[in-house]
Parts: sequence; structure tokens; C-alpha cells
Amino acid sequence: MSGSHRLCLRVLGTALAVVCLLAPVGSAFAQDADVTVAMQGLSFAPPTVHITPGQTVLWVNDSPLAHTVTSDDGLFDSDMVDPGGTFTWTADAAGEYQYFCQPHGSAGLKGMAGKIIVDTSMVENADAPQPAMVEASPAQPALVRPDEYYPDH
Ligand SMILES: [Cu+2]
Repeated sequence: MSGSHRLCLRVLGTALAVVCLLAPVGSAFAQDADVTVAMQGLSFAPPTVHITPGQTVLWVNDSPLAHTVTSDDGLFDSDMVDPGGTFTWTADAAGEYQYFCQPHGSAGLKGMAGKIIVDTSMVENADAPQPAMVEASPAQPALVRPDEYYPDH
């Protein structure tokens, strides 16, 4: 009776140990990156990402080929990223940053290439709902409808 109980605990303990070993590896990537771009086949997915200054892009090579993440204007260059490998870049300033893979693309968004748009539009988006709230107030006079004031009612 107690023997089978002990076996159950041992299996559970082994399962927990495996989870504990795997968890730190996964969370390490999640903490570092604000946006993830996959290298899939001969393309970057998604090809365009949008971040704000100070945020980090993580490239993950999900393809069986080695690729590079090379800035058009020389700001960053990953060198060869092997299958399963990663590369990160943190944007310091606003701007549009085009990049390409040296073996499979070239500058100017040709072939295997992508773009990082860095701006503060997320802050601008936060202001956007305000005009919509102002528009809601003119609807109030409609509560008093002229056709409800016919004298013969
Ligand atoms: Cu490539």
C-alpha cells in the first residue's frame, strides 16, 4: 500500500525536477526581448516590426540554414547565426532600420530582408481615443426628440 504511494511521489518529484530544469531557459529569452522575429526558410517573420526606443528585438533562427541580421547602414551585424541560434539588438533612437541576410538578401529590402520601425507612436496612440469621447457628447440632445412633442398625445 505505502510502496505504491511512494512510487507516485517519486514520479511526481521527477516530473517537477524536469520542469524546474527547463523553465529558466525559456524565461531567459522572454525577459530579454520585446519583439521576436523568426528566421523561417529564406525570410524574416514578421518582415516589419514596430518598437519604441529602448526596446529589444530578438531574432531566432527557426530554419535549417545559417543566416545573418545585417543593418543596411552598418549599425549592427549578427555575423552567421546557426540554426537554433539567436541575435538581439536594442534600439537607442527613433528611426527606420532596414536589415538583410548576407547570404540570402541585400540592402534595400531585397531578398531575405526586414525593417524595424522605432518611434513613440504608442504614446500618440494613447492620446487618440480622446477625440472619440468628445464626439459622444453631441448625441445627448437626441434624447429630446421633437416628434415626441405632438400636442395630440
Ligand atoms: Cu538567410
